[in-house]
Amino acid sequence: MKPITIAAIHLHPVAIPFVEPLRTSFGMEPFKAAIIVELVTSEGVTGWGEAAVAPEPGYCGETVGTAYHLMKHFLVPSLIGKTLADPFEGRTLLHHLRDNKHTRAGIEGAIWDAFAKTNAARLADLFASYLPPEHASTNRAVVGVSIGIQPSVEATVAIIRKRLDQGYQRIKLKIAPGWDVALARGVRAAFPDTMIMLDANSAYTLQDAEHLKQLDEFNLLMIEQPLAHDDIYEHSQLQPQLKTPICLDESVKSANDLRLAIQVGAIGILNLKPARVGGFAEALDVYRVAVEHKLPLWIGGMLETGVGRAQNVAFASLPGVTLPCDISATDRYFTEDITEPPFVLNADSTLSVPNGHGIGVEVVRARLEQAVARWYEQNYYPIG
Ligand code: OSB
Ligand code: MG
Repeated sequence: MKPITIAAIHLHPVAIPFVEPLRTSFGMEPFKAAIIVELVTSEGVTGWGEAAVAPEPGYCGETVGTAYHLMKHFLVPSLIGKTLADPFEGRTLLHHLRDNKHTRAGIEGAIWDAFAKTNAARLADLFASYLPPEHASTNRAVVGVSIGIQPSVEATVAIIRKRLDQGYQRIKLKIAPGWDVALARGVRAAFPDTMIMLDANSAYTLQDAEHLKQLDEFNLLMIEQPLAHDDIYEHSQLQPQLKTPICLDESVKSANDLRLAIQVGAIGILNLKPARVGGFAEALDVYRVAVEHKLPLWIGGMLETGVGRAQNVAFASLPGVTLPCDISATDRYFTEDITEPPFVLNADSTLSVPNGHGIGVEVVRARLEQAVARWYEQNYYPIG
């Protein structure tokens, strides 16, 4: 492994219009926001990362503003001039910042991309090089699509039909109290054989157990994160009351969280978002724990730009990822992304891992600059 020396890190806060916003139980992001991290090595290699943070707190407590502040004043200065022998040193060097996993993951991802490019490897192969030989990249990610809360069941059925026609073979529906049992019933009646799952984004409490039991009759693949975003214990009390497997998202922020959730019976399936656990070093640890316990695993998404999407597709191509992922084609999110080429859905509901070194897609500088200008134009959440 050739080491890298970090010469410079540039932070690009971006705003990009969504084709279709995603309404969840915690709200709706008005536009795609992120901090795109550009890391330049002493050899002139550029690594790209994405802190998948929203303009407002919602899915997590971090925002574009908090991430920018912490990166600019605390993370970037501690990294400039440092030589790293391998990508895992990125996690170690960022460890002094507690919590703030998406912020750390943005920088850590750029370190992984820089290592892959410096060592003339695809990111997917670099990830696999830290796993046993039978975990080589499959070169594609099996994917589905996440559908937000709609005005009616009929509108939801129409969107599902459109997504199935496009070739997505697994449908995830966002739910919230008042938008759950009737939705599942209507959608299941319209699509008796489709792989359907629900995602509550922490909208229920353990007192809702009786209510949630009604979902068991609809043959759902799983219910994602029904209870509190920081809870494991109450999920362990809910799971034995449900036939539908509980998938944890928000609650698993580290490999240790996953060990605990498995130990107490709080989890049947894991949605692993590399961003949520602080980056790819920790994501590889989480992956190993899931494989060791034969826990079904898939890779989630944070509506990433092409930078984060390429990284997630690379990770999702590892064979321990056993269920369809929340990583859809570029055109489901944006008319124009900041990277080229776009990710296009294959006929078998997969996205292909690009062939180039590192993330394997190119950041189009003019589009990045335009997206940064858009961030500063919206100006209702000043950063600094
Ligand atoms: O809970 O999985 C979630 C998007 C933003 C925040 C949280 C979630 C999501 C998604 C979308 O479900 C997944 C994607 O298509 O990127
Ligand atoms: Mg989720």
